[in-house]
Amino acid sequence: MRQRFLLASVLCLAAALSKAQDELPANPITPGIDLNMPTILVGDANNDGKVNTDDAVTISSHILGRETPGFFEDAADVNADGRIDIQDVAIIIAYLVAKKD
Ligand SMILES: [Ca+2]
Ligand SMILES: [Ca+2]
Repeated sequence: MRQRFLLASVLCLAAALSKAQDELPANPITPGIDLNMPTILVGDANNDGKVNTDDAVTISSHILGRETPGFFEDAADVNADGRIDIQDVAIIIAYLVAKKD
C-alpha cells in the first residue's frame, strides 16, 4: 500500500514537472530587453582594447590633472571603488608584472 502511494506521488510529481516545463517559455528572459550590453575591459583606460603600460600612464596623467585624450573613466577605476587614484595604477602594474612571469 505504501509503495503504491509513493509510486502515485512520484507519478503526480513527474506529471506536474512535465506540465510546468511545457508552460515555460523557450527563453525565460523578458523579450525586448537587449542583453548585448557593451563590455568594459577593466584597466583599458585609453580605450584601445588592450591593458598595458600606456593605461598606467594614462591614469597617472589623469590623476595629475593632465589632458588625457580618449580617457575611459569606467575602465580606469580598476578596483571599482568609485575613485581613480594610484591604487588603480598599482593594480595595472601588478597585473602586467604577473602576466610577464
Ligand atoms: Ca589600453
Ligand atoms: Ca579605483
